[in-house]
Amino acid sequence: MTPFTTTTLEQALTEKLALNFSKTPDEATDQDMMRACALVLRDVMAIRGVETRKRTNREQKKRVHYLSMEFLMGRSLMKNAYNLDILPQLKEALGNLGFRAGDIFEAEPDAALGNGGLGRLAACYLDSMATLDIPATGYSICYELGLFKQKIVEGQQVELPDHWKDLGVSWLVPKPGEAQEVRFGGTLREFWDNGHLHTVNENATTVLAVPCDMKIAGYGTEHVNTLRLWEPRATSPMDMSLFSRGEYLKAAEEEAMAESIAKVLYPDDSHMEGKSLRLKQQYFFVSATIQSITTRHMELYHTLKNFHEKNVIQINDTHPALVIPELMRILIDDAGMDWDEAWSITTQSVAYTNHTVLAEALERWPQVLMEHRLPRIWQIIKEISCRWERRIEEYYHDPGKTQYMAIVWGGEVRMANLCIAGSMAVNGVSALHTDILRNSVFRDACQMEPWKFKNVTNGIDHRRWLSEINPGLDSLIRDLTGGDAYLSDAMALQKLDSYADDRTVLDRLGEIKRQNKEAFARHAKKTRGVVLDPNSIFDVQVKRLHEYKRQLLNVLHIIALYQRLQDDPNAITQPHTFLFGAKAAPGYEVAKRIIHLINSLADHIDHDPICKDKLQVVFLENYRVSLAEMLMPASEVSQQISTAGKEASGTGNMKFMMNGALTIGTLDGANVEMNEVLGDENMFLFGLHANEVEELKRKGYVPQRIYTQDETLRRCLDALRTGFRDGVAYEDLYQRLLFGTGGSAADEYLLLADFASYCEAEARVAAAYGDVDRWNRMSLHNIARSGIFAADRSVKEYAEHIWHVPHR
Ligand code: 26Q
Repeated sequence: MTPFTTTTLEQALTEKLALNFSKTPDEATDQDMMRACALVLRDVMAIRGVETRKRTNREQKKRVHYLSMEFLMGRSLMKNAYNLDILPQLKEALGNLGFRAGDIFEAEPDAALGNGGLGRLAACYLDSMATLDIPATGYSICYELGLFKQKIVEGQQVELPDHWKDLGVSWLVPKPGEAQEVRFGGTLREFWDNGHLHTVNENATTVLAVPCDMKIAGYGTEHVNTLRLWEPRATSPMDMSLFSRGEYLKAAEEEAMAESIAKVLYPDDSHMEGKSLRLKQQYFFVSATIQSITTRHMELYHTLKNFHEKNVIQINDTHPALVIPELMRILIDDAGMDWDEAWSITTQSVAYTNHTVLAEALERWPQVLMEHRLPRIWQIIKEISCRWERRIEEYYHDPGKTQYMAIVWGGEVRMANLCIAGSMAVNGVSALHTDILRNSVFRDACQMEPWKFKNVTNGIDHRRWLSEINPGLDSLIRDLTGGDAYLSDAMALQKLDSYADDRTVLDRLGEIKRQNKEAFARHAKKTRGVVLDPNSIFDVQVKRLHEYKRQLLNVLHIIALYQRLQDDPNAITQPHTFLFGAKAAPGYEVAKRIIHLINSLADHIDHDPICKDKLQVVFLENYRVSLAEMLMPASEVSQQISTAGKEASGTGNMKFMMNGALTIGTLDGANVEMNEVLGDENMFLFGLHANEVEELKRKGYVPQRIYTQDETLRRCLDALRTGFRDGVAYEDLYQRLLFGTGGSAADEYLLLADFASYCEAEARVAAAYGDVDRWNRMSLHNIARSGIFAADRSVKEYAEHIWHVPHR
């Protein structure tokens, strides 16, 4: 296919508009044009996708299958144009056809098929896998509704449905010919034949899984991969006249199941809830995926005996853990293997990434649910569990260890233990996180099979999160590092370090930030009517709302600042804007209260003339990928203040760093590795370390003592308790910090313990900001050393140490 020029693009777009919407460019809306663009680029990627698949088959390459309940893709148009290397031509063509490129990009809805970090990580890795020429497919569910849209009404979160498919489907191609049948419930019948025990699942409720494929183009390569989203359909449409009573009910059941299964993404990323529908979602996409992989493998090799040599299945947390028993089922029931051979193949094919150490987030499923919904899978899990327990007993001779490491225990199935038993590799997502897995959460398993436990520190797609969204900075980097080499090799950013004393460079960097702040302020004004002051520090905390992430600590400090200002109107010399963005899981009441609190405080400060041009708090509604893309380039301070030991990695921290924001943070997750490359002098560290957190909890932590001793803190908490201008009191949050509520310990996440240290670090931030040169130099060092946080590096590590596949 000949590469596009501006002219041929114009022709292609005009043609698509005519063919699909019967419109000329003059008649087309921005939405029409957005879809036309998607269709044109889709065609290019489709053709390259065919070539990629043919080559992979011909050369019998090993394939990577990345299974994730979530892919937080955001928008794709600019990304795809960028990777296909036609972004300038597309912009020009749109201009020539009478459109503003920016408006067309903005017309695309975010594909929000994810909650946060884990889902966005999967999206970034898709980009890197394609860029590195790794034959890889992502698999997930084609949810009808993505993550809810957040509205703030009277200071509180209201959730609205996200009908992303209305416009977002443009990238998807349904492949009904590759549909798979997924079976739920029913009963098992066993019989002997030829000396073999066979198991068949009868009277199951069957749902058809139809793939909807999205192509993923790499950067600087013709390689194109696929994201396969499974869509449920009833096997055959209801036909009342043909159905006997029993069949009629079954058909109705199947229709209802097909209707419900992919309705909505679970909007919670921190509390495991054993809901039957969630289990159905998991098995639905896992079973369809494994069937699709084994079917293709059979077509190519006519046996499954070499499955593990040609395939690797990476599972994004335990959510797709059922791949282990499902692959066993296919190898045993369909391919006729014995247990040991099937187990050997399975445990050489699957690799598991852990993303959390929070006990309440570890997946545990009620045994009865498995038994009823997935009888054959349950049988296999029981057998895996028995054999695993026997191994542990032989190794440890310690019933306590057996109980701790067991897969089925106390009427529950513990998915992390299933994954450890059934995988060839278990990895954490930052050095500290992996340390905690090895030495605490999975210590016993790690002692038994130490080779399984690996670290792969997370990374982000630096082409999207720097080059694409921050053109000003991109152009400075090109000027200083000699072109666009950094796009394929993020470590080239290091060259920026040598300009640390170059005033022109530092000034230019400051000017770029200034421009980005102004652009963001214009956007905020236009879309929300919020007036931001570009002369103030843009100090940002954006991430899911969770107590361990400690948005409330940020709030306490702002209250302290405000009270200082009350005492002395000249206390603040440097104007400061605190920006928050966060969605709370709909059922997480405390998180919702914290959102309300941020809005109450923002309103109060807004109405106090003392704060004018000094202090502002803004809650940004509906934080999502596309908002992050506007915000990162404009941010100056990055709040990464989780209780040490709780944030597995964090990836927002990396996005800020790459865009030159300075981090105020604890030594948690990937902040530790940021600190290693930056040194203490280029970030603002504070707070207890992970081991100190543990120790304090062991010794007995009494937050009331700190409350009594620290007057500043006491005043803040007392203010919180009675509330602000809107008359809403936050007694509940006050109680939770000082005494604990709802069965949780007082100040579970040690806000009070870290408060003084945090305030002192905030003071260092304000002081550093006053020295413009110093600030810009620190910012430059942050950008220069962010190269290790490129997803390309992470994916290469997976390829070399876990997947054993070659890469570019
Ligand atoms: C589980 C069971 C039932 C319902 C929902 C869930 C569920 C869904 C999503 C549990 C967890 C998640 C998402 C977790 C997540 O995003 N973790 C983050 O992963 C990032 C990528 O590794 C890390 O950087 C973050 O530190 C981690 O919090």
